[in-house]
Amino acid sequence: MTHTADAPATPPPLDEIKIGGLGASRRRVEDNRFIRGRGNYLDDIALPGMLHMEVLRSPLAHARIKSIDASKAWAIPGVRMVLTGEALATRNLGWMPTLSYDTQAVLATDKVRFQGQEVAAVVADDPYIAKDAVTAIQVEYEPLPPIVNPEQALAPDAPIIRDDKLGQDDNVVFDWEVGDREGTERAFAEADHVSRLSLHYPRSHPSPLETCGAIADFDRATGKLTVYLTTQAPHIVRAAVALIAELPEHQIRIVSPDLGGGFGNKVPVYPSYVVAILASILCERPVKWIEDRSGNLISTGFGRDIYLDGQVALRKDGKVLAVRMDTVSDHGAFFADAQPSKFKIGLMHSAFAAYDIPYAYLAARGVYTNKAPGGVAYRCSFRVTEAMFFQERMMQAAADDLGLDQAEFRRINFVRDDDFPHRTPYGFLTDSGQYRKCLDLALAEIDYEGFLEEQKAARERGRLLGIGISTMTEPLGAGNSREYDILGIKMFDSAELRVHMTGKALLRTGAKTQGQGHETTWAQIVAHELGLPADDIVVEEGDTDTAPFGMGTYASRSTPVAGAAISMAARKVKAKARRIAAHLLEVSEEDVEWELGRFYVRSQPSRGVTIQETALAAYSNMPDGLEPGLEANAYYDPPNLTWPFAAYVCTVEVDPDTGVWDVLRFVAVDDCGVRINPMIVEGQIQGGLTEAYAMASMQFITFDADGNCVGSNFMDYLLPTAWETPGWELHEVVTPSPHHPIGAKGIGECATVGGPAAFVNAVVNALSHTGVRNVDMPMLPDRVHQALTTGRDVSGAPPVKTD
Ligand code: MCN
Ligand code: CUM
Repeated sequence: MTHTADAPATPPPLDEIKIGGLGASRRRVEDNRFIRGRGNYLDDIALPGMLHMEVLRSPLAHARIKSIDASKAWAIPGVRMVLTGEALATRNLGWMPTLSYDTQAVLATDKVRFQGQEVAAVVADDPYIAKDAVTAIQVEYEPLPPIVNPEQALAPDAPIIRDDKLGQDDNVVFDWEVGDREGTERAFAEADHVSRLSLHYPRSHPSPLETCGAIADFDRATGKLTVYLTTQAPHIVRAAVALIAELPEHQIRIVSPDLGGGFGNKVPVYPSYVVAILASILCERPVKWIEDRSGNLISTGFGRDIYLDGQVALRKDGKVLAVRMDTVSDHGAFFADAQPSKFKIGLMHSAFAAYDIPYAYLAARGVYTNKAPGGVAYRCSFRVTEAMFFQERMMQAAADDLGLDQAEFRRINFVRDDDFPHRTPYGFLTDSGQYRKCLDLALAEIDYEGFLEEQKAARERGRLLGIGISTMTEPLGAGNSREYDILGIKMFDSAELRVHMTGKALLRTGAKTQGQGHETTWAQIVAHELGLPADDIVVEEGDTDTAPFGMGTYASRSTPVAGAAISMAARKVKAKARRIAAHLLEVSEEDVEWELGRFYVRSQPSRGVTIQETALAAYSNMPDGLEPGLEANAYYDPPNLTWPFAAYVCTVEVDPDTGVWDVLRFVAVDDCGVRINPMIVEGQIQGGLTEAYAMASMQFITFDADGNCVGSNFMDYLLPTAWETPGWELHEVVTPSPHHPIGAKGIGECATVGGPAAFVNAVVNALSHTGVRNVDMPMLPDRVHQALTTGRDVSGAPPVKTD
């Protein structure tokens, strides 16, 4: 290359992968501190003068409280305070609002309504004294009949669980409908065949490795309340505390430190948080509360627990004409669903979004029972897991009824690639996808035809092989603000990017990582937009005093919303840097071109300045009239949700003698649009599939007839280890989201949402010769064996017999 002395050579273009930009499988920067044991979790925080709180939980599921005598607890040396519902009620804190416009007892006053409900709290000098003192509190209960399922809740003579609520004379939480009822009925009248399936999606629990906790620190001198809290949504908690405790917002600081997993468990505001805050205000000392494992498993974060009766209207060529869904969901004693839509049953009606179906109708009823509040989204955008499970279970039943091939039946009904944006049968708008391509890739990888033959041959020798398909698109990334809000606060998200003089940068967002790797991936978005090496960008989240206002991390909304805000903030920074570059290059802005990391003169590409040079100039040599500094923030209100797609295919072998089933292979094709960090995306899918497998195979958390929670410890409620977890075979398809600045869609939940149906479809397929249509999860060997020997569906609905 030739060049003159005053025109330097054009530098080679930056390698985006090398600087850790979009598409780089960059190692997780947060792991550096985690694997060294240097994470900063709630339990690692110790404040001077900190007191410790323990809560007393109800042993009974339903009982009237006749009296509480805490005198013995008060008398124990080291006890600083005992709080009961009475004490809270005098401060108007006996009850608190839930995210679903219901109320929830903070500490029980009139009745206990589920086993494990918070009844009293002790604050003491150390946690052991607090624990001992809790057992010294004497509560006299008058037992009431417990209700553990909707059938009992809706019985005419059922006791009213929520007799605290004026005008509540039954156990119905809501009665809601959506879709085109008449159109659906007409379509059913014209159908050649109607397929039907009933099932129960059991309660499940996110059980993150770290339980929930709070350290409240009220400083009387400054009037400031600081709360270290295991929360996925610190700003929402700040708003809630401002409302509940009537403290001014600027005097509240919520800090969410490193989280040992969230999975939805850390979205709600739990009663003990409120009690810890009040205790700190009253004691004028920091007060720490951290949950034990059973407390976490019996009182927080339950998901699912929903009954579905589904019907599919079919034409004999395989076209689905309409679907009808009737659901009854069990919400426990308080309607505390953590979901931000105006839809009573969350996004249940996102079901069948992947299929081109003209009519659909959903009737949804919710009931109160004597169980801990349910309906927390556990790795699921608000009932989407249940929606897609029902959908894919019904699709299998429908194909079987028509005698059609499972894959072909799905292909017939898929939304076509050229049919986007597509209006779903219940009215959502999906953004993009290549559904057939994903399914065909999965089938090719598993050798579908080959397996069907192997299955037939095995049958003849008495071996039971099964194959299950699950294909789905799911809505990720709430909002937009038109349709999604939490207690009136609109769903959007934010980013704030500050580029320092030397071209290093600080990025803060309103999201909150719990293990998803935001510190790694967010820097990659900035690297992609600005050409700054990802290693030069530090990411901070979770402190309401420093992070821009945001709605937190759940519903896989971080990439779709906060991720988009990061792009927009970086683009604002770039726009300003361009003006500085024009000044430095002594040309007009229109003559300045951009390539990754560098501005140059259009007519003379060798003359340029790096983004780092513009950063230095922003503090040392700015053009006249331009504000110094190089930073920007952005609030992003997405025009739509993002709709990733997944095709999961699973093969199993069932042992006819024992009902034990093993996964032979599991092929997953995920399309989450553009992947920021392919390694992290694969990690998300592997984790999600493992949770799906856990629910399908072993996780048993339920209730007996007395309302006792069965499975309230890790001896009974199992987490799969590497030993039992099958190997996952992952593949990708990339269909960018047309409305996201970098084309990315959410991925965090897809595998947990779409996975379970693949396992159940596979096991039911292996049993197809018996006529069995359903085995409820978890498909424990005794359930599968029962299905095999009786030829009848197996229900897992509570109550269970425990003897
Ligand atoms: N990502 C990517 N490219 C994409 C999409 C995502 O590289 N196209 C990356 C993201 O940048 C991010 C991760 O994958 O680092 C997950 O992104 P996203 O899908 O946006 O999900 P969120 O960050 O909003 O995480 C929430 C989601 C939910 S709702 C649950 S529940 C869940 C999940 O993430 N909880 C988790 N995954 C979890 N993973 C861990 N380790 N711990 C949890 O508690
Ligand atoms: Cu859907 S459980 Mo996640 O939303 O935290």
